[in-house]
Amino acid sequence: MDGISNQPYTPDLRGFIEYLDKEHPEEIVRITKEVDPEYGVSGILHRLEKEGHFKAVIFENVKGSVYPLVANMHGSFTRLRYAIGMEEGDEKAFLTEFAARESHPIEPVMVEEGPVQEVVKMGDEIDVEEFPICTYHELDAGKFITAGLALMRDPDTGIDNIGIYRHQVHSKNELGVQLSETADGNVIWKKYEERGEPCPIAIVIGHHPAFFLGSLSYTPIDSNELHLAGGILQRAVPLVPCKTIPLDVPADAEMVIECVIRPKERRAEAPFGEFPGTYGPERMNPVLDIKAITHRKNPLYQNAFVGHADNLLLSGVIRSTAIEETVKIACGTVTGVHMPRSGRFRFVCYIAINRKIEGEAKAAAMAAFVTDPFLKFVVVVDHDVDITSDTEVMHAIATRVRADRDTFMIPYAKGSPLDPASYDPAGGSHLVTKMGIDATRKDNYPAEIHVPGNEDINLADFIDGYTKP
Ligand SMILES: Cc1cc2nc3c(=O)[nH]c(=O)nc-3n(C[C@H](O)[C@H](O)[C@H](O)COP(=O)(O)O)c2cc1C
Ligand SMILES: [Mn+2]
Repeated sequence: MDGISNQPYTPDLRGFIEYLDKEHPEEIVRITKEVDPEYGVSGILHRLEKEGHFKAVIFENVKGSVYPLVANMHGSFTRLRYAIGMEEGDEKAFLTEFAARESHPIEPVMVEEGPVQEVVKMGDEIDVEEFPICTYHELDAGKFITAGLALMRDPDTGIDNIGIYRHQVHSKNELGVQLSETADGNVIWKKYEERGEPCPIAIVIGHHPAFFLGSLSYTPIDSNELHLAGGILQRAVPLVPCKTIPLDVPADAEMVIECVIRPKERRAEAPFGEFPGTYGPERMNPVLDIKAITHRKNPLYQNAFVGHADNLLLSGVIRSTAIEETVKIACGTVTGVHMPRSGRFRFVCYIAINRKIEGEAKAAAMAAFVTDPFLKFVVVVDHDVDITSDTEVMHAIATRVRADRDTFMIPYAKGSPLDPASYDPAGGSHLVTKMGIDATRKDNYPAEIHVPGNEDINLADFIDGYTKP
């Protein structure tokens, strides 16, 4: 696919909203009535989800803020597909296109100025609480920024990294952060911490969903997510230097919170309703000092609804491109990789292979575990099994697995500290046990039942007025 995603609309958040308004108005809804940022916004999002709506929602009037809130932008696969300019296509087609763009990253370009710095606030002008930052679930410790794309620079390599790590608001100029052990961001922060130096971190808020997808692309620590975001957007991301910290940020974002992480200091952060659908425990987490807030003249504040479709789809569906790459090294006969919704797009992975020799399935499962620390269950099936169907995969497990022979476990392995089944969920342990399951047909597998000739029968020839159910 050539050209910029979603031409002629600008490749930023407001451009994508304009595109939805004009081309797919059913994808977006505006709420003008005043809504409380404490449980009010999340209440509406939750009800919409329960009633089967996964629209993007713009809250135009959030109590206590003059700025609009853009929510649930990544809550449907269709919008993720639209984000990369695909009007049609299933998950496999989306992932094929996504993988092709991932393998053609585009370097960002420095520009003199950008809308993200139309307004610059420093010193006493800094008050992050003027934005419509929400409290989501009952036991959350407070307000959380949930869709901040945090940009940090590796002090050894100079390579920029981006991830979303949610931030509790401690005060008008202090934030917390959850830098899980599964993230590159954790490794980078620890490098500064070991040197006793403050770690610069720029929290980018409000951007095109293709920028989000590129930023959350699941790639090695030495690949620069700004280049990947460029690849996914099919356009070099324009960058401007921050005002107070040595980092460069997307010129066309809605806002940036320029911060440093204080060395050695910790403060209690969370509980917070997390992606597995349980509360992440209170942890002693780092503290961020806000040095400046820059934004457009009329910024759109954006959030993500963690623990719901919005959070799960984004950075969930796209993890399989990286897994497939590694699995292909271990097992050349791989025909597909799928992260099922039932595994919250993180914990479970189905792999289809065209098994030629014994041992291949286990090799494929091991490769998946090596790639993605979130994975806890990897199921490998034959290529004729539809891996987008939980029922078909369960059928393969039910009929083709002898547990003592076909499963293996990896105890004390690196996983998510938010995993409710970790070794110490209350303490936020990142150690988990993983299980690989070879659900392929083994040698001497009995023949499967089949009625000869049934494929050629036309039922309407035998039953008057027959139609398919
Ligand atoms: C809405 C949302 C919220 C997230 N919150 C966190 C978080 O609080 N902490 C974390 O470590 N990862 C979180 N993640 C996952 C990371 O952003 C994701 O794994 C990312 O690719 C990490 O990038 P990195 O490995 O380059 O640091 C979140 C993802 C999404 C989509
Ligand atoms: Mn990274």
